[in-house]
Amino acid sequence: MKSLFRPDQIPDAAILDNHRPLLRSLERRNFLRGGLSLGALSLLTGCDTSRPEAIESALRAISDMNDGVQQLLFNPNKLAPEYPESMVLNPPKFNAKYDVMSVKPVDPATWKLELAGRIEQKKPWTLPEIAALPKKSMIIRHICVEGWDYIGQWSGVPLRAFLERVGADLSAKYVAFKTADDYPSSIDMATALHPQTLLALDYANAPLGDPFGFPLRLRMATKLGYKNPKWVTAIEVTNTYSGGYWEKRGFSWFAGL
Ligand SMILES: Nc1nc2c(c(=O)[nH]1)N[C@H]1C(S)=C(S)[C@@H](COP(=O)(O)O)O[C@H]1N2
Ligand SMILES: [Mo]
Repeated sequence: MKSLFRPDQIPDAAILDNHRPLLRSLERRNFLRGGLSLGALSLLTGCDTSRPEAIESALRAISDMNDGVQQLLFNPNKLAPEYPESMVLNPPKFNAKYDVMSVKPVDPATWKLELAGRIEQKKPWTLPEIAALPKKSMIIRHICVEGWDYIGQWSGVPLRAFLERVGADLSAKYVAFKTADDYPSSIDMATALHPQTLLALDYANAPLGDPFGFPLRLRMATKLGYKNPKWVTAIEVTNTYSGGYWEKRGFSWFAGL
């Protein structure tokens, strides 16, 4: 069992003391195994770590979710915090399984979004076709498990609207993604349908930069950074679990609230 906290995230000792029984029970149940740290949890939920009762209720929330782990792990209507435009970092921070110099830009002229699995209309989409769909914008916090975060403004097509449009089976369990850089990823259907889950095309009101997933990437307010594949090339709706790049290396699959 990995430690619940990274060294830079160890909360105030008194707060920890207050919550030891709860934390122990979460650890016993392997709840935060390899995944969401308490610091990341508080950032995703917007709970103020200086208020013990806020931490407690956030921990209780995830604890309750663990009880229903075979069902929906997730409140489909609970929104993650959003922030004012003045807080948006531009350009954003980069991360990938390689450094920024190794990014291979995607050619928008030949790029297509392929569809597979439990979807009625599997015709591939071009970039202009996707860009013509109604867009939504959100200003959210991006949290990387490496210990950094930033606030960014993402605009694009809500994944729910896109899935409805192509006749996807919304009762299927998973939505899986392929990318141009071999970084497979998958999410649960409840998160796919969440209002803060976008197929993002723009960052800070301009098309995504090459390092940040141009022309299309997934952006979810309710999940840690590594769950948000960049340079998406295919979407599959499926009942078969397929994990993801970091998940196959031991990171948690759900990784969010
Ligand atoms: N295709 C692809 N998507 C990816 C990654 C990657 O290596 N390849 N890295 C992930 C990780 S660990 C993070 S933190 C975010 C970084 O996104 P950003 O560069 O836009 O901040 O992208 C995620 N999506
Ligand atoms: Mo990350």
